[in-house]
Formats: sequence, structure tokens, C-alpha cells
Amino acid sequence: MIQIYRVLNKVALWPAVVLVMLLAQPPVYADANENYDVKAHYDKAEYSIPMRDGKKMFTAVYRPKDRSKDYPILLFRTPYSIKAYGDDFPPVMRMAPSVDFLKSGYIIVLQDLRGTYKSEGDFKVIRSIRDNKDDPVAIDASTDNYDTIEWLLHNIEGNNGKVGQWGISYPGWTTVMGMVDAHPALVASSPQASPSDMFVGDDWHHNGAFRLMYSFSWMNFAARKRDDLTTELAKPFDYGTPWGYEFFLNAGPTSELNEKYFGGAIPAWNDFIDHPNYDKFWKDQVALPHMKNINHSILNVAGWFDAEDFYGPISIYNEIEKTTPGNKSTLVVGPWRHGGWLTMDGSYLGDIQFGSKTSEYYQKNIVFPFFEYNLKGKGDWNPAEAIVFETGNNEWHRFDQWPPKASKVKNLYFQEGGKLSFNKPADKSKKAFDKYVNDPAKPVPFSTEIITAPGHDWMIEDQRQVSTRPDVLTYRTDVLEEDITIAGPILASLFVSTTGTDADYFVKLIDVYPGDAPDVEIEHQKVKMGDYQMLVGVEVMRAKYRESMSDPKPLKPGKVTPISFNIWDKFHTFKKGHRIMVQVHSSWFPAYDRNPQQFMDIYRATEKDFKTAEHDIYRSVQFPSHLELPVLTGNQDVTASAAQ
Ligand code: PG9
Repeated sequence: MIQIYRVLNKVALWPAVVLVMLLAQPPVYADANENYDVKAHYDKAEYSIPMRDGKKMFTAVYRPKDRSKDYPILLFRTPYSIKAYGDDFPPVMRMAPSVDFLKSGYIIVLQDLRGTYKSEGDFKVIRSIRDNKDDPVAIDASTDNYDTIEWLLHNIEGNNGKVGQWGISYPGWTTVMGMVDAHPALVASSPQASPSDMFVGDDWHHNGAFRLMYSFSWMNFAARKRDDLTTELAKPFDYGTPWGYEFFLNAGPTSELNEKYFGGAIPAWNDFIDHPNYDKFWKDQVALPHMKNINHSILNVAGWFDAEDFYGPISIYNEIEKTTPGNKSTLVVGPWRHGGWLTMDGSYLGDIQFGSKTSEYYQKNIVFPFFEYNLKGKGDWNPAEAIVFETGNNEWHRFDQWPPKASKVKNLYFQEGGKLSFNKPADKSKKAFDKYVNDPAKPVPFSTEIITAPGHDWMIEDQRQVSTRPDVLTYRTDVLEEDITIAGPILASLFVSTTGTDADYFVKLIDVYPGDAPDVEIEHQKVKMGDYQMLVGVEVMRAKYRESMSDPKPLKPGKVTPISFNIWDKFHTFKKGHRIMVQVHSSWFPAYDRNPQQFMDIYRATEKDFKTAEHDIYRSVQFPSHLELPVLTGNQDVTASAAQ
């Protein structure tokens, strides 16, 4: 993706729209995108579909030429443009979750989201569900979905009365919105990497820490006003350097970026700056309170290493389990980056190999049978509660609940001398802590890649280069004498004391390979795997939000303070001969903005507000910092099926 971006940038050959398409919907991997001639088998028509408030949504409908039978409708709504327009057809994989759908026969419906490209109305990034449901002309993304389905059922000939919908990321979120007060004809939804809460865990913030680099690049190309989307304004941003770390450090605090680069022309960026805490603005956008009575079939897809939206799918899954007994919701998680199940073959990510083409397995054995069964009554889709890929052992599993029953929490404690163990620390002294100094002028880099937008591999990237920095604490177990498998959410529980009044705490869980691990060949590059440090999980807590994200509180300098947070779910085996590592640090730049380490509104902070601070991480009897690991004990709930 980034390469494509750079090449296009250099040759300056692009129209902005093409670039937006490429960024938002990366090209698919070649072997799945067989040379299927869609034009030979499908007719195309374009419609402007009226919504309840009179605004019209631009929609392309692709119908199988074979009129001997009726077909279900497969709906996809996107803010990234449904291009191609007119007589042109988009590439096969922009039309459906795999080429098999086109071969089987569906009425494929692609729609520009309200206020984007050829659809009327205003675009609002993650528009809240309307609070005036009695008003017959009040709209939101769920009503647009409903009205579109209603119109299609009555106006597109040859439909079988059943509708399915799908989408990845933003289109995944539109799918989730379609599940709210769903149209009765909607019988199957597959939200994939949908965000659910942009302050707590998805694209813009994690636990209140601002995801600077990603938000900056996304806003620049996708959050423009509709009339600006196809103009020079939305062209790729010229960073003037390939090195994002350098650019963002020189650009200065977040408070200066709007004036310097956007001139207030991006409504969503302005909103962010005006809402630094988890207030009504953010809470109104959260999808979870609307995840009630979702009774149709759901296939909720996520990637273990998704750098944008992992919290979304997992929290949506958990919420439906809680609110809707007897639901027909299945969770699928593979070893993928954001959308990797469509855009890569899934046999590797970054430097890590998964032993088989996991995306192909998903496309053939999960997503296609899900829709075929629910929309056509074909095949034997036998939904497991969770279909999940175990990294480390590289196997698919089907569980009857997620996390599996056999997962039991075991605490892994920080110890003296950079050790980690399952025994409680024995040190009673007040000095049982490890210290580092975090300097906002020299933040810890989030990746060794020289890039200006965050890319995708950093969630699994080798951590060897940062593990030796003096501002990164590193703890590791002895060499494991047997495999340890974790399946479920991981909690970080720190006891910290600092000289400042606010701080960020990043906690990483890492799989350390043995020194003699064999090298691997990836994309013609030989990677030295001996002592490799594979990032398994990572999360941050902005300390002022430790008790409440709506009501931030300063830290008291010098006072030991407990800080706990979820690193979210993983399914990974640390193999015998490997070691488990934990890293702790207080910046991860420019993936996240810098914390001035003073209690304040960070969006108002000027350069002089950024202070160096000391951080003590305790590992004593009284203050035992640790990770809660969901260790899988026994495999009685598991049906293993290696995906070949
Ligand atoms: N992660 C992107 C996104 C989702 C929702 C809102 C804004 C951005 C995406 O890839 O679509």
C-alpha cells in the first residue's frame, strides 16, 4: 500500500480519486482474483435511490445475465467511492468477499455513502444513530440501509426477497449500522473490522491516546467535505520526507497541525480537537448500545494484528452475546492485518509465516458458505461460535464459546533483573521498581519502517531494535520447557509512580524465538529469526483516563498508582524453547501523539509544555505489576482443523 502511495506520489500521475480508492481498498492478492469475466455474466445499472428525507443515494446494481432464477441481494455501502461509474466495472474483489460469489450468482449492490462522491446529503464521519426515532424523516446510517433495502426489493427484478450485507472497516461499520433496527429482509450480515468506539479502542484513539499518524493521513484523504473529495485538496499529503517520525516531530504538537496543514477545512479534525475527553460527542457515536435484538445471522470478522479495528469486532461480538441470547452470531479471527483476509493470501504477515493460505481457507470455508446457506439455503453452514486461528501453532480451531471455557487466568509477574515469572514477587523493599526516563523530544519509535502513514506490519513487527533503548523496560521469562497457549483477553496491571502529572503506559506482549531459530525467506528477503521478538499484543493507557475517560484525573507525582487495562484478545502459543517477553514504555511515536507528561488538554499543549519525566514500574510484594494471561489448560473444547 505504502509502496503504491509512494510510486504514485513520485510520478504525479494520479487523479485524487484513484488514489483514495487505492488507499482505502488495497489490491487483492493475485491467485484469488482469477480472471473471471464479470462483464460476460452480469449486467449493470445505476440508480439514485431516494431516502426517507428525500436525499438520493447513488447505487450501482450488477445483475446476473442468467434470468432463469431469482438471486439474493448482496449490499455494500462505502464512503470510499463505488468506482467504477458508468459502463465500467470495478475489479472483481471490490464487488464481493470472493470471486465465488460472482460465479454462484448474486445481485451485487454497491452504494456511495450519504454525502460522499455521487450520493447526496452530508457526510459525517461515524454518524451517530438518530435520537429522534419518532421523526419519520430523521436519518442515520441505519435508516439509509433500511430505505435502500426497501427500494431494492421493490425495484430490482429477479431478487429472491433475501438480503445480505458485508463490508470491511468503514463499510464494516455501515454493515453494523444496517444491523440496527434491521430490515426484515436482511437475513445475513458480515461486519468485518468494524470500529465500535473511536475513543476507547479503534481508529482515532486507544484509551484516550490519540493515534496521530493514522488519523492525520486518513483525515486528509477521506474526511473532506463532499465537494473537496475530488479536488486537489484531497490529494496525497506531501510530507517532504519519507520518514514520518521526522515529519511529525518537526511538525510540533497536535495543537499546531490544523493551522499548519488543514486550515480548519476538515470538519472531523476540528471536532476531535474540540472534544479531548470521552464526552457526549464520542459516546453518541458508540455502536455498542445499539447492539440489541440482533437476531439474524452474523459473521463478525477480525484480524489478530489489525492496527485499526480489532477492538470493534471483538466488542461488538461480546455485546451481542450479552444482549441477545440465542443470537446467530459467529466470530472469525485470523492472523491478518486490517482487511488482510481480502487483500493478501494470509500465508504470512511481516516476517511471520502461518503455514497455509489462511485467507483462502476463510474465503472458501467460512464467508462463502455463510452467505450461500443464509441467502440461498445451500450447503451445510454449521456455525461454530468462534472460528479462530491459533498463531504460533498455526492451526484453525472451532470453539463453542469465546474465550474458550478451558482458558484460566494466570498472572505473569515482573521480577528483579528483567525477569518474568508465574510466581509472585518476593521483594518487600520500597525500592523494588525499575526506572526509565521518557523524553518527549526523543519518543520511542513505533516501527523501524521508514514510512509516513502507519502501514500494517507494526502490530507483529520485530521488537529487537527497541528492546535495548534505555526508555524501554524489558522483562522476560526463562526458556519455556513446554508450550504455553493463551486464548482470550489479556490484562495489564501496572503499579507506577512518576515525576509528572500525566503519562502514557504502553505494554507489549512479545514472543521471543530461540537463538537458533531457522531463518525464513519472505518476499525475497531473508529474515534472521534467531532471538526474533514477535509482537503478539500491545495496548496503551493514557494515565489521566485510568479511572474514567470522561473525567480525567492527574497523577500525583511520587505516589504509587495502579493502572490496569485490557490488551484485548489473542490466541497464541509460545512454543517450548521460546520465551515470553513484556516491554513497558511511555511513548510510541508517531503512531500515537506525545504526552506532555503534565495534566492538561493535550490538544492545547504547546512545545514548551512537553516535559521529561521519570517513571518507576513496581515489582514488589505490595505492588506486583503483572499481566493476566488467559492460559488454555487442556483442549477439550477445541476442534482443531489444520487449514491446508
Ligand atoms: N479503518 C478505517 C476507518 C473505519 C471507520 C472510520 C474511519 C476509518 C477504514 O479502513 O475504513
